Amino acid sequence: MTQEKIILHWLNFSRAHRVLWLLEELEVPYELKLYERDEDYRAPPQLKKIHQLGRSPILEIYPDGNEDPIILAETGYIMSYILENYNPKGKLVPESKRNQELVKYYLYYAEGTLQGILVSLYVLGETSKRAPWGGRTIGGLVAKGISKGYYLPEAFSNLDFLEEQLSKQPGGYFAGDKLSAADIILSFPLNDDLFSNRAAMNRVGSDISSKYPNIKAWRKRIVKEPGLIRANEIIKKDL
Ligand SMILES: N[C@@H](CCC(=O)N[C@@H](CS)C(=O)NCC(=O)O)C(=O)O
Repeated sequence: MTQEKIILHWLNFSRAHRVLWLLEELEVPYELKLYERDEDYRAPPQLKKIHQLGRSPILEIYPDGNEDPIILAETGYIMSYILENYNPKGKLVPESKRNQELVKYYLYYAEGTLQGILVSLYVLGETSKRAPWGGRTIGGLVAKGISKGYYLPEAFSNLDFLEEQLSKQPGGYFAGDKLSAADIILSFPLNDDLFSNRAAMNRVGSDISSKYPNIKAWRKRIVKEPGLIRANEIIKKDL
């Protein structure tokens, strides 16, 4: 196992919490730098000094005391890197090849498909509030039309898909009968950004919790995961 210095740049209420959770699960030593969103819910400009796009998470790695860091962005990529480089015991890796491949799929899917739909619904939901006065009604109607015509059916198609995927896994996790990186990466779009977020639930219709019993049971299971509880406590203490 390589002995490197690792710094996780963590922004509040963000996708970065999954990386913290994964580092905790694998007991990888790391330093944490915390950032708070501004009043417009944007990341502070300091993050742009680490990576030009200024988004969180960012993982800063100093290989063997080297002063020139490797900078990693994109949650799925960061999580793959951690699993490949800091997991000699293969913790969280499912036994079957099929489930191992499923984990890789979800590491792309969470950000590549699901998250984009949720962000689009959020942005469209904001349209009527942010449109200039006089354009609010028309702006809101256009946004609603786009949501109803495209993004809501997409959201439901994805929720149906995830519900069915869970029904095929006897343990109730997304890839096998125990926690894997698939559950960790899906925790943000599915739990934090949708089912635990009242405004997001209202955008899709708040009856979805009862409509998706497998997802509901999965959420109950993952919030009790000791690694996530540890990550939550670390943040509570440091923020
Ligand atoms: N696809 C990227 C998205 C990163 C991203 O957009 N992060 C959000 C937090 S959830 C952010 O940093 N937002 C700050 C901003 O919008 O200013 C990933 O998976 O890491």
